[in-house]
Amino acid sequence: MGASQDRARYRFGLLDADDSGVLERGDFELLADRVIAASGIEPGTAAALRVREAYLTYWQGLYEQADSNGDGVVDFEEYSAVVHDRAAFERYVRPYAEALVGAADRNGDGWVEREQYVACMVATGFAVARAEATFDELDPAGTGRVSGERWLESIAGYYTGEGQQVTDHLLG
Ligand SMILES: [Ca+2]
Ligand SMILES: [Ca+2]
Ligand SMILES: [Ca+2]
Repeated sequence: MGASQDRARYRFGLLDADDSGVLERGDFELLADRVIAASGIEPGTAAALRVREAYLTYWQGLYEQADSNGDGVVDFEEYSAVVHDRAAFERYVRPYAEALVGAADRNGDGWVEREQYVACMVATGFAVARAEATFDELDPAGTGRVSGERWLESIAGYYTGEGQQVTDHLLG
């Protein structure tokens, strides 16, 4: 198995929140609820609805692109056959990434503190050590916060495979 296959397998595992072995709508609802809880957002509020909608947009986009046998779920073969390019990212992953960053930046000042960042990354399935390691890469000077913009770019790089350094660290 090559490095890109490993990466796909790892990402698939993060998205398969209920560990059922396939991706389905329920995984994305579960992930949304975890991020809402980790961010301290009150369930049922407009902020919580935005996170849920972003996750369902992600699911809808992925499912429309990847479910080639039409059984309503996305298995690993279908998932790994989908090219993770910029166009797909812009179409359905960016809204999710923006919602995640927005959830972590509760006061809307454009900055996310380390604690909030780690809580949100852990909610999406990352181990604490990995979440902390990626934060340190985004904040090499150790200021204790990252700009939402920078985090968004790193998610884009991770998704499209352009963020080699961070990705290698994640898998290391
Ligand atoms: Ca699942
Ligand atoms: Ca399928
Ligand atoms: Ca903030």
